[in-house]
Amino acid sequence: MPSAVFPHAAVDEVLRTVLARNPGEPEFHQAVTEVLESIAPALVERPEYVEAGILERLVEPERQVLFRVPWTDDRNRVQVNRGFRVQFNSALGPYKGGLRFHPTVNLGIIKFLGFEQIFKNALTAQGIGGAKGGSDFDPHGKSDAEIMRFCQSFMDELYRHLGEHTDVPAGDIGVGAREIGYLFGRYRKITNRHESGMFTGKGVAWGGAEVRTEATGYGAVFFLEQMLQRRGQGLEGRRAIVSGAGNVALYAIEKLQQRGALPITASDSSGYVVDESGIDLALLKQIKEVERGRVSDYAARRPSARFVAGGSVWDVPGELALPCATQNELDGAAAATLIRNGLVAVVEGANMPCTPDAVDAFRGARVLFAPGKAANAGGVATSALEMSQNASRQRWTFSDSEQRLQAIIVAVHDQAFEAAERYGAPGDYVVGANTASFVKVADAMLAQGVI
Ligand code: NDP
Ligand code: 2IT
Repeated sequence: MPSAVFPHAAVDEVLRTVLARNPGEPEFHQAVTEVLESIAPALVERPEYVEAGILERLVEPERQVLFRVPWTDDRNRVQVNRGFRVQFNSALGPYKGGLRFHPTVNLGIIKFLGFEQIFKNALTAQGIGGAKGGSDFDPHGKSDAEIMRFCQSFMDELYRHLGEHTDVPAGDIGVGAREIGYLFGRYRKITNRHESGMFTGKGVAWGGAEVRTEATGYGAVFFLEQMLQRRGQGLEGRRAIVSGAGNVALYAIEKLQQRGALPITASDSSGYVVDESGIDLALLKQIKEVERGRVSDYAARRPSARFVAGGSVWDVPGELALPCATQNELDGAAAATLIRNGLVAVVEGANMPCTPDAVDAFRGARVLFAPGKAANAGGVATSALEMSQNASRQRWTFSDSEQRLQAIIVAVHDQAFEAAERYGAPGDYVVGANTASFVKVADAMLAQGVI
C-alpha cells in the first residue's frame, strides 16, 4: 500500500524535473504545478498511475515544432518571426488547440497553453487531444496584405504537421476569422484538398460552425450560471467586471446581458473603460470587430463611459469578475480589492488569468472560482462540434448548436463539482476540474501502453 507521503514525494520529484528541464518557462511551471499539486487524492487511490510513469510522460510534449516564418512587409523589407506548434498529448484524440499571434509568445507560453488544453479537452468529452501553437508576430497595426503574407508563410511550414485526424488548430489571441481564412486557404492550396475538418473557427459560409464565434464567452457565462445555481443564486441584476475586449470578452458580455446581468467594463492593453449604465455592446463590437480600434474610442463616443489609461480594471466594484484577456492579469492585490468590494464569483474566460496568489485569496474568502480549463472549454467544445459537422457534412442551426454547447458546459460543471466532492474538496472547482480530467487522460495513457 502506498504511504501517506507517496503521492507528494512523486509529485515533488516530477516538479523538480520539470523546473530543471524547462528553464526560463515560468508560465509552464505555473500550469504544471497547479495541476500536479491538486491531483494527489487521485494518485493515492490509483498508485498505478505513478508506477506507469504517467506524470513524467504527461509533462513532456509528444512533439514540439519550432520554425522560421519569413515574410515581406508593405515596405518590401523581409521580416522574420518564430513559429511554434506543441503537440502535447493525443491519448484521447487528434491534437486540438488554438494558435496565438502576440509579441509575448515564446515556447514556455505555448507549452503552458498546450498543457492546459490536454485537461480542458478531456473535460469536454469530445475525443480530442491537447496542443497549442502560434507566433511572436504582432498583428496590431499590420495591413491586411501583411497579415495574409504572414499567415501564408506560417502555413507553408505548419501544413505538414496538420490534418483532420492528426492536428486541428483554431484561433486564440490575435487569430480570428480573418487569419483563419488566410491560413485555411493556404493549406487548401498547398495540399490540393478541401479538408474542412483540419481547422476550426472557419467562416460559417465555408465550413464553419454556428456558435463557434460566441462559444467561449457564452460557455463561460453558462458555467457561472451553474455555479450560482448550486448556491441557489442567479445572474439577474449583478454588476459584472469583464476584462479584455476580444472574442471571449465580447461574447461573455453578450450572454451576461441576455441573462439580465450588468457588465460595466471592458479593457485592452491600453487601459479600461467603465460604463455605469452598462456596456453598449453594439458600439463596442463596431469598434473592436469592425474598426479594430481601442477601448478609449468607446469612451470617446459614449457619454456615460470613462476611460482609464493603464490602471487595473479590478479596482471597479462588482459581484462578478470575468478575466477574459490574458494570463496572470489578476494578481493577489487585485483579488484582495475585489473581495473587499463584495465579490461573489470569478470565472476565468482567459487561460490562467489569475495568479496562484489570487486563487488562494478567492479560496480563503469562499468566493466561487471557476478555473479556465473548465470555464472556457466551450470554445474548443464547439470546435469539436465543427469537426463533427465537417466529417458528416451536416449543418446544425444556431439554436441547436447553442443547446449542445450548453449541455456540454453543464456536464463539464457537474464533472468538476462531483470530482471535488469525491476527492475531499467540496466546492473547489480547481481540484474538481484537475482530478476529473487527469483521471480520463491517465486511464487512456495506461490502456495504450508506454508510448
Ligand atoms: P483576442 O485577441 O480576441 O482578444 C484579446 C484581448 O485581450 C484584447 O482585448 C487584447 O488587447 C487583450 N490582451 C491580450 N494580451 C494582452 C496583454 N498581454 N495585456 C493586456 N491585454 C491583453 O483573444 P481572445 O478573446 O480569443 O482570447 C482571450 C483569452 O481567452 C486568452 O487567454 C485565450 O487563450 C483565451 N481563450 C480563447 C478562446 C477562443 O475561443 N478564442 C478559447 C478559450 C480560451 P489588445 O488588443 O490591446 O492586445
Ligand atoms: O484556449 C482554447 O481553448 C482555444 N483557444 C480554442 C481552441 C480550439 O481548438 O477551439
